[in-house]
Amino acid sequence: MPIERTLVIVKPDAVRRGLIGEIIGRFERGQFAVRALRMVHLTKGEAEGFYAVHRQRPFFESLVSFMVSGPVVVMVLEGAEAIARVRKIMGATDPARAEPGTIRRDLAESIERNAVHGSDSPEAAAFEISYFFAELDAFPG
Ligand code: 3AN
Repeated sequence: MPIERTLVIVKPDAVRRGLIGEIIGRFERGQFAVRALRMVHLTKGEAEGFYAVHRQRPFFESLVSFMVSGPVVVMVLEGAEAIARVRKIMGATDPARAEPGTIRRDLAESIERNAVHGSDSPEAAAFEISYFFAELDAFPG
């Protein structure tokens, strides 16, 4: 199984509700290593740039204002098949449709305020990791 890196964000709803530790703990128990981590309060421009692929979607403006509504915790997780496995631990975008035991089913409030983000492809992971942790490119190992 390939070792991959992926970008995870603990979103403002989860930070506000004191769920940073709970969410990171679930990933650590899932055999992921935290390779980089930082708390940031995104600017509107940073959130728009991060979600640029969703620019044409009807929920884009609302998503951006939610993502700048409070601090978030961004991190790089590393582990076997990290991209797919992180998304499995997160659960489906809509918490009501997410499997029991997933982060979103257990902890998220709505399809927008869904507690956590995880890269959805190797291309997205490369873009998202460099968006927040450009310095990691110099230390790939
Ligand atoms: P995921 O986060 O599961 O990869 P995406 O990439 O389709 O889901 O959507 C990115 C983010 O946009 C979601 N995490 C969620 O916050 C928001 N979002 C997605 N679909 C909707 C929707 N129908 N209404 C409101 N917000 C949405």
